[in-house]
Formats: sequence, structure tokens, C-alpha cells
Amino acid sequence: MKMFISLLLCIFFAQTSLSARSDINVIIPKPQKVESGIGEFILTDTTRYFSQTPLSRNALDYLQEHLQLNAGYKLSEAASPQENSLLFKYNGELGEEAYRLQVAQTQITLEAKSGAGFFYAMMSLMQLMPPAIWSEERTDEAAVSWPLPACTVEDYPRFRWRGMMLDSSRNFFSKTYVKKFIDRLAQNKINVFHWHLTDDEGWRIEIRQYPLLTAVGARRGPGTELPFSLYPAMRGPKDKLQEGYYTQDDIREIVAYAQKRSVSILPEIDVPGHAKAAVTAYPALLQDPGDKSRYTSVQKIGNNTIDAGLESSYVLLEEVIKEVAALFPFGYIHLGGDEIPKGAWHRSPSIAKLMKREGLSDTKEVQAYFFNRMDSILAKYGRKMVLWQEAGTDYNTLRDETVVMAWRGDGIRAAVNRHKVIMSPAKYLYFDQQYIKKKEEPGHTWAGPTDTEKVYSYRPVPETVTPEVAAFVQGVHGCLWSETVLNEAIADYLAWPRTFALAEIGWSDRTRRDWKDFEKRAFGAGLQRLDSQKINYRKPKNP
Ligand code: TNX
Repeated sequence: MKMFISLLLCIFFAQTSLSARSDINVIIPKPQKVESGIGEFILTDTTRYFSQTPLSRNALDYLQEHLQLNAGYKLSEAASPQENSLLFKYNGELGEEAYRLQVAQTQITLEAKSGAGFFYAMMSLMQLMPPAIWSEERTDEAAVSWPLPACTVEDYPRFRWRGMMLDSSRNFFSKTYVKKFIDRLAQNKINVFHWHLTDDEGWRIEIRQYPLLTAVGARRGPGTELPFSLYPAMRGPKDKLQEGYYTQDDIREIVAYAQKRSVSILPEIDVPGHAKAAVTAYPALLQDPGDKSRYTSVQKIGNNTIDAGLESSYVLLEEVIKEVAALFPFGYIHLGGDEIPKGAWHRSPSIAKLMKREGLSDTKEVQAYFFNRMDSILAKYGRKMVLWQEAGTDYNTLRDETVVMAWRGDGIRAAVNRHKVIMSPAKYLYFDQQYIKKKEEPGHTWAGPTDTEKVYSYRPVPETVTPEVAAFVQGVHGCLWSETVLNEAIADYLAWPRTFALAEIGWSDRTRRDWKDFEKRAFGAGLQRLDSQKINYRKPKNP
């Protein structure tokens, strides 16, 4: 009897850990089309792969790494298409990031015409597998066979630009964490990692020609020249030195890691405001010693703005752009431009001189002059500019390719005025805001609270807008600013599960979006996937 019970238990556990998903409605973001088939495919160490194209490389490597880690084997290559195999097929008729995935009892077929397409097919395929496939450590010795429900998926994205930002300045995140962050975006078909690398509280990218940017600008706290900003000072360890930056080697490694996952990195160098770290490192080059202006930023940082009247500012910034462009292959560099404090530049002799020389009548025009010059520097290095909304929409002398990032909520106005725009409204997509209003919840309160359902309710393009105007909307970005993010567990908590909703807004057609359906996928299979990666997500009230 005892033996019989343990046999039953064995069968039960073997089945729970290895049975195929009975519901195939698990993929995030929601594909354009999913149909179920008959039976299942069982992937084991006897399964082979065959690829018609080198474009499948990254998709295949991703699966192989996870299989090696979680099952202890990799698939071997077949000499020709055969039964019990994964077949990667080039399909030139599909769109740039589109894919077709077919799981049949005898074979799995992945079709695409780009590396990104194959990668996305693989992300969908792996989401159909038991969640243990995502684990970063081997969890179940018995998990050597992976059942997959038969189905067909046809899919393509709504927007080309699906982004998420991490602020590495206010608080520094290790290289290992940044990679994990990128990997999790890629799993959900988010394709732009917006990396906020400089701000008042820290300059986090090595610039070879100007080493003090990091030697001085990447350290704050006791014994350093940089002050704390108000927020970390309120909640962070005031008595401890905080430091950290990414070397150029670190950055190359992270860029290559992201590329393997079809993620482009948009680096942000925030100028001319939000630049206390830079002006502390090179005061003589970036601020006029005769400037009598005294001002504080919204975040209460004093005199944090680079002087747009000094030639040496442009010399230094050109070198920064040159080195940044050499590190990041993406066609865009984000130059910030947000929140230039009132009072900045007012009593700077070099600004007065510049205004006279160029016939500029106020600081807004000075700012326009500054970004026009920065834009021509970017053009010299083959890059286009992204700016925060207030800097990008006030004047029309910038190149048409310039993209504005709309955080204030009236982004569609930028599109109406024929600016390329990315929607990043603080009220819906600032993931540094609390989920719910409660003292114990981490995060800011000024634009929140923002729970997952509210994120999901965001519509980047109102229905009343004409297709011509809608075409200016490039996509959506979530932003994880980090003043209140004092460790990686809090970053996880603020980002997940909200980032699932962001991924779906960026990828899935509006007609495919339904909160109840999303809730089931996100709080079901989605959370299982986060669990197996040990991500410290915020547990929803009714999972
Ligand atoms: C506003 S929106 C900022 C950031 C802060 C964030 C905090 C924008 C372009 N700037 O500097 O970190 O709010 O929520």
C-alpha cells in the first residue's frame, strides 16, 4: 500500500512539474493571433535543431543557454529538417520584427526575416514551456523534458519603439543588475533600454578624455565634493560613501549583451540642467566663474546647469558625444533638456555676451541655441537627438528626425505639431511612483499612485487622432527614476509586474487588449516566470 501511494505521488509530481500548459493563453505581450492545435511536442535531449539562416543565431543561443542551465543539455544540430526538431525558417514576406511560430506534435517551426523576429518567436515559445525554463539556477533535476502545447502564433508589434528607462545616476546599479534588467525587458519584447547615465547625483559613464567626470562626479556622500540630493538623503544611508560608474569595457559588454537580445540602448546624457556632477568635476570649463546666478532645481540642487555661453562647454560635450557614439551603436542619443531651473544663466556674463552676439532675447532662446549646436555635434557623429518634451517642442529649428519624449501627458500635441514623439506620461508610465498610496509603499507620490491596471489602461494614441498625426507617435517608454530606489529589490518591486503592462501597450493592437484577459496572463504565467527568476515583484492583491 505504502509503495502504491508513493508511486501515485511520484506520478503526480512528475506530471505537475512536466505537464504541458493546458491553457495556451499565456504569452505576454498578447500576440496578434494564437490558435491551439492538437496534442503536444515534448522537447528532450534527443530533440535537434535545423536552421536555414544565420539570423536565428541569437534566438537559438538563448534557448541553448537556458536548457544547459535548467536541464543540463543543449540541442544538437540536425543535418536536414527532420521529425522531433526545431526548424528555423527564413520568411521574407513577414514584417521586420514579425514572426510565425508553429508547435506541432512532431516539429516546431519558427519563421521570421530578421534576428529580432526569430528572437521574439523564441520568447513566445519559451513562455509556452514550464516556467522553470526561465530560472537562473537549476531548480529541478528531473526537468529534462519540456512539454509544449500544439499551437500556431502569428505576431508583429504595434510600435517600433518599445522602451524602458533605468536611472543609474540617482542610485547606482551594478553591471550584473543592469544585464538582468535588460534581459527581462527582452523577454517581453521591449526593444529599447533607455539608460539615464548622468544627473545631478552622479556621472556614471567613463569618458577617457575627461576622467574627473567619474573620479569626482561618480562619488557622493562623506568626504566627496558632491552633495546628496534631497530624496536619497531622506531615506538613504547618509553616512556612507556612494559611488559607482561603468567603465567603457563594462558598457561594451552590456551593449553586446543587449544586442544578443534585440535590445538597443539609448544612452542619456542629461544637459544642460541636471548636471551638478559634471559641473562639480569641471567647474572652470562648464560654468562661468563670474556667474552670479543663484538658483535651485525642482529637486533642490543648487547651481546645477552647464553654461551655454562658454565655448569650453561645447568642447567638453563634443568629446563626451564622440566617446558615447563610439560605445553605443544605436542611432539616437538622449540629451535630456528637462527642468532647466528658473534663474539659471540670468547673471552669467558669458550668457549675456552670447545673447548679444546671437540676438537672443531670453533664456528659452539660449536653450534653443544650445540644442541646435548640440544637434549639429550629434549629426557630425551620425546620431539623432532625443530630448525631454520641454526642450524639444518649443522651437522648430531642430532636425525633423529629432524625437521628443513626452512625460507631461499632452504628448499628442507634439505629434499634432509634427514632432516625432515617444509617449512617456508620468501619470501612467513613471514606475518610480507608488502602486497605491500608502506610507509603507516605496516610490514617489507626485504623479501616482499607478497600479498595474492603471498602466494597462493607457492609450498612447487617442481614437480621435488622424492616421497622419498618429504616424508621428513612435512608441512608449516606461521610466524607472531612482531617487527612492535604494537597492535592487526595490527596483524589481517597482518595475514588476507593471512592466508587463508596458510591454503589452507597446506591442499589442488596441483591439487585442483587455484587462481581464491580461490580468489572467500577467498574474498567472507572468508571475510564475518572475518567481522562477527570483524577481522581487510586488504581489498583486488578488493574484
Ligand atoms: C522628473 S520628468 C524628472 C526626473 C525625476 C522624476 C522623479 C523628467 C524629465 N525629470 O529628474 O527623477 O521626475 O519622478
